[in-house]
Amino acid sequence: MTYKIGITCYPTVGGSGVVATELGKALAEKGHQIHFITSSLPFRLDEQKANIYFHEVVVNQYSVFRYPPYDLALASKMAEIIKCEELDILHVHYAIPHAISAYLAKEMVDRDVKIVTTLHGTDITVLGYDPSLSDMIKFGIEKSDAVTAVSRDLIHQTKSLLHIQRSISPVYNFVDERIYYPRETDELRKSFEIDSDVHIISHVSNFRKVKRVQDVVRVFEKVQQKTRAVLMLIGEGPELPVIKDLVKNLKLSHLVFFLGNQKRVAEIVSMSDVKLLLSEKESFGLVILEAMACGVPVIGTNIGGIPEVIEDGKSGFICEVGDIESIAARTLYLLKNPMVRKQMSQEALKRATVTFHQNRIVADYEQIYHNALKEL
Ligand code: GMT
Repeated sequence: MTYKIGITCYPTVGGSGVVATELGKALAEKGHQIHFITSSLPFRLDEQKANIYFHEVVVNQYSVFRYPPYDLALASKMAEIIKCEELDILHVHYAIPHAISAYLAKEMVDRDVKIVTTLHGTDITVLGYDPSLSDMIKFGIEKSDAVTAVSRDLIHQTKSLLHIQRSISPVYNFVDERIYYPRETDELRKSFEIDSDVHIISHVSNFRKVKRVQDVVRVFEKVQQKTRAVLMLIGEGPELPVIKDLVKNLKLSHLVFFLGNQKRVAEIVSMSDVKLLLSEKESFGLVILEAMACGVPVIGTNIGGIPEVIEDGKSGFICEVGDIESIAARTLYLLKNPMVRKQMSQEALKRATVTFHQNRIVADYEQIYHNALKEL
């Protein structure tokens, strides 16, 4: 059974947009007809594929509007596409405002399209605490026909914060194993002029406060005192200038690569011995899975969904937020014990390709669509 599915997400760099786009691509490969309804072409939708259509949401810039009404323009576009493409499902990623726009669109048309909302994290863990938005988020969740969240922890947080009774299904993140896999990186290493005995530690994020990139630098400062190592920082965001200053003040500039947003993250990540994700909020941590799929163990913090991804001491390590000493000790332990690292790398790869395998996760979403439509 194949469906006509509308997908709305934030199309720029960011975990929720990446997951939504990869899901759309995977569903299209399975024969579903996919209609992306977004404000610009999702950045991962960079090649032409069968069964994929793109409908741009254009926001009216009329001068009377102090704030251009994105949510209304989106609802209007959704209604148009539901009608003319006869959508079965409208799958929105990120509750605010997408679930609300979807509800409005459904009210506007004479078609019982089913709304599936996926919660990705900050739509609950940050916006859910804003009293001006929380009732609206709750409304969007309650009016959806099915709701998923990217970890069990996020389900728990959503229910307790917003006092929600309805069922929310856990559906984890996944990565495309045709892109994320372990690979030879000798040439790439040479191109960066990194000697073969130098360890590589990496971190990928959008450099927001919640990612605590300063902790990554502080850990690195300790590690490089005990072993030869470099730090690769991938991504951009508001904290980047602060981090650049910190690196400079700690006199580590010669050992830290600021790579910005990269297209070929998989290759750079594959080159690493260990990746660090030391966030204070993280509903899943897609970048952890990207590393694991490349056979790279990750040290993550004991918050949100991270412990659901990394099995402490088996496929990586879990440490307390801000515990620089113990994170540095674990990092050094991994770097100095190649056998342990190899074992963890194998476990990480196994976990990424079994528990979080794309086929499994995509099938979970298909089942959710199927169940929502069965209840017609
Ligand atoms: O990590 C970010 O800040 C981006 C954010 C987003 O909304 O795009 O990512 C969230 O969704 C990802 C995909 O489901 C998750 O893997 C990330 O853990 C989650 N980020 C947070 O919870 C902070």
